[in-house]
Amino acid sequence: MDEKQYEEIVRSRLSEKRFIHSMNVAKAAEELAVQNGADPQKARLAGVLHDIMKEAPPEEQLKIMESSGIMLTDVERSAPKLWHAMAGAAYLQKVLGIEDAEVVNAVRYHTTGRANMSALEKIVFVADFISDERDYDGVQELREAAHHGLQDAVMAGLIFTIQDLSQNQKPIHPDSLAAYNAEIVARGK
Ligand code: DGI
Ligand code: FE
Ligand code: FE
Repeated sequence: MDEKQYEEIVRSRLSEKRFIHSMNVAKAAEELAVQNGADPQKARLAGVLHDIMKEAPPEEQLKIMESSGIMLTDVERSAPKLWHAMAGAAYLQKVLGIEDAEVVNAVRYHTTGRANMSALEKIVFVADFISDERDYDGVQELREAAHHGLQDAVMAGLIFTIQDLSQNQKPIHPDSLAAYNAEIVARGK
């Protein structure tokens, strides 16, 4: 399948609004890949696909995670917003037959991040924050950070999310914390 065909599958599974978001993330990911010496085509594809399960019914998300052997932790079970990333990665492998682990992992970790992310994982993580339609307070700073360097933008995104979650007394996924800690420790070296 080529990218256009994947786009049509994504279009059929999402509202217009979220399809536009996905296309904007694809565009941002492609640009970040060019700037950072990563594969623009792969970045674009991962961007197109990253939210493919976002609007699937929770039961469908749980089912595909289960069938691909993903066991939810207590934190994951209590935070349904995290499911679409894991379910999306499972969908790529099981339904779309995508075997490229880099693309699958970029989808899987796009919401939480994780320690020692690949370039493609960082690119999709950041592209999701800075896509053209985003208009939250601070988005301009994040866009600027992204043009300075991918790592600065990853850090800014993690701080943004961790702050927001803790302020709202929501559980923070260990992968988000591990991503944050790994970066802070690396900077101290
Ligand atoms: O799918 P999008 O809306 O484009 O963006 P996303 O995949 O980054 O999802 C954002 C949501 O996920 C937002 O409501 C915050 C939530 N989230 C991100 N990291 C964590 C989290 N929720 C919990 N409980 N814990 C996390 O570590
Ligand atoms: Fe998402
Ligand atoms: Fe998204």
